[in-house]
Amino acid sequence: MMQTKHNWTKEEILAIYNKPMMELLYDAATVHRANHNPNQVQVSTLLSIKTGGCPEDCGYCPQAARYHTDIEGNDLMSVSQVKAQALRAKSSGSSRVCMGAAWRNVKDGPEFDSVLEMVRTINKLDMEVCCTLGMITENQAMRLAEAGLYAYNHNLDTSEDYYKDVISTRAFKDRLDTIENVRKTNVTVCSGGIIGMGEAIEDRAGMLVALASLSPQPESTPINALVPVEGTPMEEIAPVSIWEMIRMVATTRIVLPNTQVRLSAGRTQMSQEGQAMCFFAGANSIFAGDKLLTTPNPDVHEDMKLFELLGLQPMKPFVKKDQPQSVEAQYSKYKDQAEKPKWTRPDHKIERNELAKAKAKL
Ligand code: SAM
Ligand code: DTB
Ligand code: SF4
Repeated sequence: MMQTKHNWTKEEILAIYNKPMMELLYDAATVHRANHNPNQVQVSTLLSIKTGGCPEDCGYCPQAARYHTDIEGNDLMSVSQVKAQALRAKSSGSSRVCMGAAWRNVKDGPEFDSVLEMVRTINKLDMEVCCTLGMITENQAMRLAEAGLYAYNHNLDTSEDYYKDVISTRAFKDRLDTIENVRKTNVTVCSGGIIGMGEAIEDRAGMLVALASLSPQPESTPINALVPVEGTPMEEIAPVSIWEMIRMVATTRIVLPNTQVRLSAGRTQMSQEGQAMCFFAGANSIFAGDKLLTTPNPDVHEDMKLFELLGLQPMKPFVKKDQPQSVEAQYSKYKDQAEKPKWTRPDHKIERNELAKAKAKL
């Protein structure tokens, strides 16, 4: 196998992104075939275990409490509700469940204990378990690993430069620190971002520089197209074209040759032909199920019809890495530390975020 390159420059990545389309597709498909089975696509199901009311100000997110969006908020789901949803996902062909919580960071206590129990429960269904719970400490990462977590999702979202125009309640460095905490365990890292937030192409390249420099590189990389939700600061941003999505997927595949590139938010806007070109360009994972966290996603039967049409097979769980063992709560080596971690809060002014917040108050 070829050695992974970690020191990509923005210029090198831009040169790839801007290649004539046919050359870009050929190069990406070549890297894809050298490292993956091009007929296998991993299928994940998202489950929003705690919805809305988030204290953060992420300019893209319908779950931030400070904006006025139409979503229905929910407290933490119960372990039995989660189990029932996971069984549904398994029967419709998913190998992974990704549980999302609208939290800034994880706090030790009964809610986190309950999430750990959800992780054990899904792992025992022989499915890969992923969580995306915001920022976590090393101890919390260890506890998730011990419960049997397979992956932790924590997106860089965009370049370090543009991050300051999107979020003011935490810093890019906090994201890197959480990823580093996950890396101290055997949990795999899922990290990617969003395109179509008004960023320059240089920012897309900048995000890939940061992701590629992680060592090891993330095992999965979601590429989201912004879903502009009414009430959020980004509600009026026009959707990215399918060609930009294909370029981003192809460039990600070349720069992160071993990662599972996941077509994430924004698939409802993409035609079947557009998605097929993304698969050709190296995407080999999707989020399936009629809902992402709060916004719609294509019908799972339509997805399965598309797979059949293209001769794609859903990947089985634990193909890339063995199933972790779940340690029961009473045998845990780790203590609830009731830590008060020092995550950053730059709180600089982002005009469009301020405007959306002011509008919500009216
Ligand atoms: N609160 C945790 C966090 O921010 O890390 C986990 C949940 S958060 C909703 C997970 C990811 O969803 C974000 O990092 C972002 O990439 C994506 N996301 C949120 N809203 C989106 C939108 N409107 N369009 C596209 N992606 C979005
Ligand atoms: C990721 O990169 N995309 C998913 C998952 N990781 C957690 C979330 C997409 C959310 C889209 C907006 C919503 O449905 O609320
Ligand atoms: Fe909260 Fe995550 Fe949404 Fe940001 S992206 S507002 S942290 S749920």
